[in-house]
Amino acid sequence: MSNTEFRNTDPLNADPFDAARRAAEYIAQETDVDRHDVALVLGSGWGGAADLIGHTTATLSADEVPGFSAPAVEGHVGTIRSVLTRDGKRALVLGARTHYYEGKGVRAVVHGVRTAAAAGCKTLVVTNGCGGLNENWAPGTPVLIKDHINLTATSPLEGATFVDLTDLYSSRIRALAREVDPSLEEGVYAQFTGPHYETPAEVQYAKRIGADLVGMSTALEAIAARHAGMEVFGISLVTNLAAGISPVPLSHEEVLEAGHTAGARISKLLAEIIARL
Ligand code: 8IG
Repeated sequence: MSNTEFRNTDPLNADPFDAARRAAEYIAQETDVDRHDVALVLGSGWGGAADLIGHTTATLSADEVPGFSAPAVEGHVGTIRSVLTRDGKRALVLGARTHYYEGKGVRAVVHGVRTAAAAGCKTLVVTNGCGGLNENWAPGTPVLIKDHINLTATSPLEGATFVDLTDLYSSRIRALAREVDPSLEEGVYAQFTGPHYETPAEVQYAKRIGADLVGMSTALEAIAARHAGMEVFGISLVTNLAAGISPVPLSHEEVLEAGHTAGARISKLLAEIIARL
């Protein structure tokens, strides 16, 4: 898609922050919740988490909310839910993530995060399924994101918008997570554009520049969240060993399988972390 087409057809065109405000107003109206406290983006394998976090009070189909569209991938959920947690927090659960590889532009990728900020969320919990570079991390291992490497060659920020990304992934919330489960490990997440997985050579490159995890999401969203003033917590589920780390080729089925197997455990973990925020 050319840039011109993107500009002419996209509702986020005029002002992405205005589009986010309109989406937030729609969500407030339809969920009957004026302000949400925490936003969750659920990636591959994390779909079950919302049910354990609390009671879902409203479910919207993503494509009815201004600026959102239905997800492109099997195993991703196309809903936006309002969840009341046991301690009375309002969580906005975004099951409808737009990936950069969908070609809808970076504004579309971060629209959910900006909408969450406009809806009042002070915290972003971002999850994903990813490839692991550490052979000791078996598929099904959750890993806290301590930092990222953005390999997309783009940014959600436009113009002279200089944002400090030191401690982008809140060390405060990572410490809370380790109170829940002291065995949790931390890693650096590298966002590739996808949709192809890496070659073994690219995986070795990622390893040498300091990555522990490779995926196709999260970094751009985390940047937009920090720019919007949110505290960011990121957690990955290693669903497969990255290409060449394991002798077995990667498959989407393997990814879904690891999600199903680890689903209950990581969902409980996430619910306990959110209860402590
Ligand atoms: I799930 O191995 C999942 N997403 N880039 N590489 C990249 N993205 C992924 C991978 C992986 N596994």
